[in-house]
Amino acid sequence: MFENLTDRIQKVFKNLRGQGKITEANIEETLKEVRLALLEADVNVETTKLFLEKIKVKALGKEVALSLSPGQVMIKIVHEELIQLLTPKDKTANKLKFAPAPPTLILLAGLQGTGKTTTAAKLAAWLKKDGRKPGLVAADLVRPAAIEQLATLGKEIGVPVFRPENGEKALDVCTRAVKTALQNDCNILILDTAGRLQIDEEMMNEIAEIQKKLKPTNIMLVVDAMTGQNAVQVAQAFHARLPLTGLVLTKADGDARGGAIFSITSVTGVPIQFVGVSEKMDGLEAFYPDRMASRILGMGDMLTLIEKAEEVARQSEMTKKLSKPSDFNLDHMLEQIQQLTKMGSMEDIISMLPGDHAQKKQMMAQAPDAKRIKRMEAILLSMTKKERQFPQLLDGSRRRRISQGSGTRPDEVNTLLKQYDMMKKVMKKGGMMQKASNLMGGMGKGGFPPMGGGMPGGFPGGPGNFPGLPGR
Ligand SMILES: Nc1nc2c(ncn2[C@@H]2O[C@H](COP(=O)(O)OP(=O)(O)O)[C@@H](O)[C@H]2O)c(=O)[nH]1
Ligand SMILES: [Mg+2]
Repeated sequence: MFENLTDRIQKVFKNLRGQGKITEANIEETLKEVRLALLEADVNVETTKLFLEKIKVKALGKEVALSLSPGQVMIKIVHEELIQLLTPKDKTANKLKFAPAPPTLILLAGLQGTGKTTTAAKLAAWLKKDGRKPGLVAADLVRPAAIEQLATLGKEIGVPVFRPENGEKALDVCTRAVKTALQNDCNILILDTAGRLQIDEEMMNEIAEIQKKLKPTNIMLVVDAMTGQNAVQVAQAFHARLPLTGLVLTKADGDARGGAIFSITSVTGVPIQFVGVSEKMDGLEAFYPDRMASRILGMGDMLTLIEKAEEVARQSEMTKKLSKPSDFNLDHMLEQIQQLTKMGSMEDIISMLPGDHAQKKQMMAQAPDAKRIKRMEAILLSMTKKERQFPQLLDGSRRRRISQGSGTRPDEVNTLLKQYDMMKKVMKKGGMMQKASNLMGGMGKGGFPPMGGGMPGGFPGGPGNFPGLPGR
C-alpha cells in the first residue's frame, strides 16, 4: 500500500542524515520534497499546503534533543501531523454505532464497482466474529447478478441474506428485512445497494428515501482508493445528499497512489472507518489514523501485526502455558510454525513490517516459502513428543531417523535445530514484541533475521528510539 509515497518520503528523510541540526534551510528543502511526494500521490493541493505549513511551524520551534537527529525529529513531526490529518474532529466518530433498539442498520452507498457488495459481506463476517448477528440485505435491483453475488458471499460466511421478492423495490426489501430481522435472528442489517452516480437524480432519490424512511444508524460510503482525488469529490457529493457517518476505502492493496486517504476526512469531515485490503472475506481492517500514519511513513504497522499474532496466540493453549521463555522447546516451535501459516501469507505479514519497498522485497526473498514451512513442520512431526520437549536428546542417530522419517535431508534437520537455538536466545531476551517477532523471525533461508535485532532501523520504540529511518 502506498509504496511509492512511502519510498519517496523515506528518501527525503534519509537526505537529512548527517546534518547536525534543524535549520530553516533544511526544513525548506525537506518540505519541498515532501510536497512533491504528496502531490505525486495525488493528495489535494490545498490539503498539502495546510499540512506542510503546520509542519514547518512545529519544526522551527523545535529544540532538537541531543539524542535525536534532525531526520528523526522531522519524521516524528510529520507522523504526528499525519495522525491529525487522518483523525476526524469527533474522535469517537470512527466507530460503528449500534442502535438502542435492534436491528442496527448499516446502509452502504457508492459508485458502481467500488466494492460495496464485497464490503457488505466482509463487514458481516467481521461483525459475526465479534459475536453479533448480522444479516445482509440485497437491495441492488439494478445489476442482474448482484443478488446472486451477495447470496453466494452470504453462504460462504454463514450469514442470512434477505432477497427481494416479486416486484419489490429497493426500499421494500429493506423495509421487510427490518421488520423480520429479529425473527430471523439478526440484530444488525447491512443494506447492499446499487451503484449510482452522484449526479443521477433518480438513483440518488432512491437511496435518500431509504435513508429517510429507515434512518440507518450507520451510513457508509464505499470509495475506491484507486480513484485518487475523484473519491474526495464523490464523497462530498454523496455527503450533500446523505448524512454519511463513515467511509470505507477499498482496494488499498492495489497500486493506489493513496491521495484520497489524506484529504477525504479533512475535506468532508467524515471519518474513514474501514480499509479494504483484499478481495477475500477477511480483507477488511479497522482504520486507525496512528497505524496508517506509521505505515505510510514506512514505520510498519507493528500494532496490527502484533494483534494478529495475539489473536492466533489466544487460540493456543500451549503458548499460554509458556511462562518462562527458557521453557521454549520444539513443541512450541512446531506450534509457532502452525500459527504462522494461520496469520496470513508472508507477503501480508511483511507488508506490515517497518522498512521501505526495497527492504521488503529483500525480506520477501529471504522469507521461508510455504513449501519450506511444510518441510519444517514435517521434520518436527517426525520427532517424538519427548524429543520435542527435550531437544538435547537429539543426537546423530535420532537426527538421521528424523530426516528419513520426514523425507528431508539431514542438513535440513540440523538447520532447523540451529534456528530453534536462535529463537530460544531471542525469546530469552524479550517481551511481547519479541514474541511477535519470533513468530516470523529465525525461520528464513538460513537468515531471515529475528526482527528485534536484524530489522532495518529496529523497532518502533519509545521516544529517543524513534524508528530509525533517518540517520543514526
Ligand atoms: N483487491 C481488492 N479488490 C476488491 C476490494 N473490494 C472489492 N474488490 C473487488 O472489486 C470488484 C467489485 O466489487 P463489488 O463488491 O462487486 O463492487 P460493487 O459494485 O460496489 O458492489 C470485485 O472484483 C471485488 O472482488 C479490495 O479491498 N481489494
Ligand atoms: Mg454490488
